[in-house]
This record gives sequence, structure tokens and C-alpha cells, in this order.
Amino acid sequence: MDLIIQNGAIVTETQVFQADLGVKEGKIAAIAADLSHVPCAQRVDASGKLVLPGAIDAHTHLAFPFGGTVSSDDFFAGTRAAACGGTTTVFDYSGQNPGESLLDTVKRREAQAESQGPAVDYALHVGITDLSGGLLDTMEEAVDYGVCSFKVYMVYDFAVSDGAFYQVLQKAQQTGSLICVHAENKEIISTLTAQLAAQGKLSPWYHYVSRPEFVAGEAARRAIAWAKSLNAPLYIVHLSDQEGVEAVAQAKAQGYAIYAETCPQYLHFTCDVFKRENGRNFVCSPPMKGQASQDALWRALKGGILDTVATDHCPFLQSEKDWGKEDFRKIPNGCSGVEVMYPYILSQANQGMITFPRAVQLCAANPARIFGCSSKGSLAVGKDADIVIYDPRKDFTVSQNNMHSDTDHTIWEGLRLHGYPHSTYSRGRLVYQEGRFLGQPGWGKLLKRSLKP
Ligand code: DUC
Ligand code: ZN
Ligand code: ZN
Repeated sequence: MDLIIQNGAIVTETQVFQADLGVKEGKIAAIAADLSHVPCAQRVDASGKLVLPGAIDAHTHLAFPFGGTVSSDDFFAGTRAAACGGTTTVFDYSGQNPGESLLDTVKRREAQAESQGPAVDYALHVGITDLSGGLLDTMEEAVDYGVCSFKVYMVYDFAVSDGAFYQVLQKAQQTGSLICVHAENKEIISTLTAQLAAQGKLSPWYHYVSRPEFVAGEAARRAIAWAKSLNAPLYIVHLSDQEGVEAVAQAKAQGYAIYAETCPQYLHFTCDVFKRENGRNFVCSPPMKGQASQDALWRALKGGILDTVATDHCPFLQSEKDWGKEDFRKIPNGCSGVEVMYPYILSQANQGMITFPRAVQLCAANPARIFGCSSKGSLAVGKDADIVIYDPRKDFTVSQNNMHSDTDHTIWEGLRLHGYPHSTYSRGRLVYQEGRFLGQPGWGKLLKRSLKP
């Protein structure tokens, strides 16, 4: 063996048990009660600690051109921050340029990622924006290349029409791929925004007022209705509201493959943050909602209605957030989160809100299964040795000073966590330990995926 992690409590999505774990050539090679007699290059004692699969953040925007600028973490900075928070696979939403084939989008972003040097493995989803001239037919090439998930936006100037969305769902069925959707009602948001602007109501609080609960819930219901009509699977990103939760729960109860993701910011903050002096820093879309929605999300998280937790990591610099200090329309939408996601969810598990196996399911096993990452997401022989050693007794307070992103502030400043990752391994290589990034740019590779049986 190259590495044996001894005496830790192994956490899978179904159980926690005491065992040793052996790694050989980047893969998990053995899990057994006692590997102390097995020859090995390096032994690590994990007594008193948990040994977990590295998390998969299925929703980030790295070097993302948006809101008049580009998000401030590129493929290196974003994956460095991920590694330091126990996340060993990061998905990026790569946007299709007008006129570009979906395979060309993949190859352009892969080249960009490789030039920036990702520190952990990464995967790509493609955000579809242009179906003209037969471009939708290029989905098959992207799927064959190993990118089998696509996204449509119902908002922003790159939103697709209802008809285009429907065609994307049909094509996904033909190609064996999965469609993700950002569900908010664009027309209602534009109308409310114009009405608020006419009344001079432009402080960050009105970002929430322009995108209230029903704007997301109604769009989720429509998207789900179209997917149901085709019996096509659908993945709703960043679910933030009670009505959306109810729509997903109903579709699941009817037997449809409707998946839903939420993000730590919706579990932790409510719309009240937009009233804070630095409210602009919290502006993301969809916005955090009221207490009733947060309660519904927690019930869904505990009860199995939500499938994944991801971050929508899309940080912007303070100076860029400041563009909209007095006009929420000018604030680039997005916040950082990739380094905090797994520590936040595990801290909740450590305090009894959910079990550790459920945390592993939400942050690793389910995203691996839903998005076709067969080598990732669980501690099992033959899987990639993407491993987190977690110290349940270490208290940690999040601060800009102890984060590893390239952004210059965090909405998580002052967050107190009970328990924190001690070490992170990416394919058997130590990339983080006790506050220090130990990885190297370019270690991370594009993960080719398939959803075909
Ligand atoms: N929402 C954000 O806040 N940022 C990036 C894109 C998105 O949909
Ligand atoms: Zn979105
Ligand atoms: Zn997003």
C-alpha cells in the first residue's frame, strides 16, 4: 500500500464503523478492521477522527463572465479553496457562447481550466444559451466526450424560451443526459424591478423584494410540469423556497425523477441579511428567502426530499459588490461558498441536525450518482482515494484570513463551526492539512462522466 489511514471511524452514506483504509496508486485498495500488518509506505493515525469521502460540489461558477465582470476564483483558486474545505471534485457551469457547439464549449473551458491549473478534479456542465442552426444536435458529441449534464436558465439575458427548454429536455432524453434548471420567473422579476426602480427602492433589500418566494416556486412548478410531461429527469439547482420544496416533494411522491439541490446560504441565512449594512455582499440569485422557506428546506434536507447540497460558488470582489451599494441592479450576483460547504454541513451533523451518513449522501454519494461520476463519492474499494479526515472536536471560526479563495471577503465571516476537516486527499495525494494548502496547480483532471447504464 502507498498509504494506510488507521483507527478512524469510516463514514459511508449508510453507516459509521471503525476500520483501517488502504490506498494504492490513487485508489482505495482495502477497507478492513486491521491493516496494521500490511506493508505500506506511509501510515496515518486517525484515532478519534472521522474518515469521509471528499465532497463533490456540483455547482460552481469559476472564472465566470457575469454581471459586468468575471467571478474572482479561477480554476486554480476555486479548487484550492475546495481542497481546503474537504471538497475534492468541483463542477463548473460553463456557458455556451452564441453560435458555439456544445462540444466546443466543453473544449474551450477545458483548455481554460488546464491553463489555470486546477488543484482537485473538476467536471463541467454546459449552460445552453443558443439552439439556433441545429446547435442542440451537438449535445450528443458533448455526451460522447464525457459531459452528460446541461443547464438552462429561465432568467438573465441568456435565458432560454419555454419552447427551447422543452426541446432541450427532449434532446436530453435522446442522449441520456440530465438537464439542470435555474428556476425563477424572468418576466415577473423584470416587472417588479422596474416598479421598484420607479419608486426609488433600490437598496440591496429590494433585490429580495424583486425576487420573492413565488417567483422561484412558480418557475420550479412549470419546469417540473414540462419534465413530467416527457418523463424526463430534471435537476433543480439552488432550491431556496417552500413552494419549490413542495413541488419537488409532490413530483417525487408521484414517482418522477425530479432532483433538487440546495445551498448552505439558504439553510443558514434568511432575506434579513439584505437589510444589513453590507447587504450587497449577500446578493445572489435566487436570494435567501423568509424563515418559512428556510424551515421547509431543513425539513426537506432531513426528510430526503433534497438530494444534494452544493454552493453556487460565484465570488466577486468587494469593489465589484460596491457598484450596487445604492442600486441592487448593479451588484454582480453571487457569493463564495466552496470552502465552507462541507465543514458547514458536517458541523450540522456533528451537532445532531442530520446524521453523518446523510451528510455524506448529500455532499458526495448523491451528486456522484446523479451526475454519473462512477469513480467518486464514496469510500469503497476501487473508488478514487478522495478522502477527508475530519476532527469532530476542532472548533473553527470562518474568517477571510483563514479561507483560500482569491476573493477578498466572505459572507461566512464569523461563522462558528463545531468540527473541521483535518486533512484532504485527492486521489491519494495530500492536498490540505491543518490550515495549509499542500496541493499543486494542475493536479486536478477533467472528470469524464456518463449516465448511460
Ligand atoms: N446566481 C448567482 O448568484 N450567481 C451566478 C449565477 C446565478 O444564477
Ligand atoms: Zn443559478
Ligand atoms: Zn449558479
